[in-house]
Amino acid sequence: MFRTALCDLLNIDYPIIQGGMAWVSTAELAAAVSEAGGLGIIGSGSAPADWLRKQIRQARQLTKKPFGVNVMLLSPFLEEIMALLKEEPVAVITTGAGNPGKYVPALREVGTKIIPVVSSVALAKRLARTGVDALIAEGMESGGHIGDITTMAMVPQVVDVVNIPVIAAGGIFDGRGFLAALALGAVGVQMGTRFMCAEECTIHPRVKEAIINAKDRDTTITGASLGHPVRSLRNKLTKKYRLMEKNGVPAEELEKLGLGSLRATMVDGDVENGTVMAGQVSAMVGKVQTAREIIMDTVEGADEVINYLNKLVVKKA
Ligand code: TUI
Repeated sequence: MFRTALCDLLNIDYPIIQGGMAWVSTAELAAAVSEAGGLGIIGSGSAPADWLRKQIRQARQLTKKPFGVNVMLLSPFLEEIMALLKEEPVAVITTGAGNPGKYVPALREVGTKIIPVVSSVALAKRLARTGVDALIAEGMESGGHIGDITTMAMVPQVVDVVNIPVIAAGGIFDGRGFLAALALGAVGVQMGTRFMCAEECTIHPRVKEAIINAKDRDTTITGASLGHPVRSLRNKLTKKYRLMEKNGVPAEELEKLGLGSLRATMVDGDVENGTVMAGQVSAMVGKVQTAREIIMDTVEGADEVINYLNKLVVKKA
């Protein structure tokens, strides 16, 4: 049930991808998602190539199923990460925060599928031309580095201008969001925030607790004045940051405030003074579940939505 073109493209059972989140998406989480029939992704963020090599090897020990790596294109270790991914190929690479165009030929040569994340229609058009296999259209409901268009408005617009498969991301939590994404023309979804609260996710338990306790308006955007807006849970740091932005504090000082703040949260559990990158669906996350439970709840929930729609829509004779 719910096999789409994405399942054939990536050789997976369910068209659900786990977001490749820096400091969050480790080999344990990625392998658990892949074992459950989705596509697990290791988030390399700003980590050095040696760290990624170990993670890839660990994931290979944990699962024989395909998994991917997310490459954050602003990484200070970008060149060595790309060299590693040519030496030690993975099934899929997703990219964020930039244009992966110049790396596409070499990665294709080693058999890796390339799926960039885009946050606008213009970017989607540009990246589709570089010969990538699919696109992830990520709305501003997402956590982390975001654009300014919602998933609902962007996905159909991207679907209309590219001729490669589109995966929807941002604001997707359960069978309702999953089926809505398919209705918008996507062939699958990427979920990040919900997988942060997977049992197999190795982040500090206080972060999971903060997401579980979050309500609808508990995320906020910082960094818009620097040109890279980031969504995270409201806390002492976002309050301080927003005040400094309002007062026109120089960019370098703001950048300093953000430095190391993601690690402080995800590893050390400092949910007040660190950056708790998480999406708007934080409000919907109510408990810690295994990756398998998250995937099965999503696809089984979609079945229920279809039953619901069949009753809701009154057919004409
Ligand atoms: O990349 C993400 N989410 C992220 S990356 C990250 S680490 C970071 N933190 C602070 C500042 C910058 C990075 C935390 N969360 N999502 C995918 C995504 N990619 N969203 C938006 C984009 C994007 C933006 C610009 C993709 C391409 C792009 O291209 C610019 C250009 O024209 O090259």
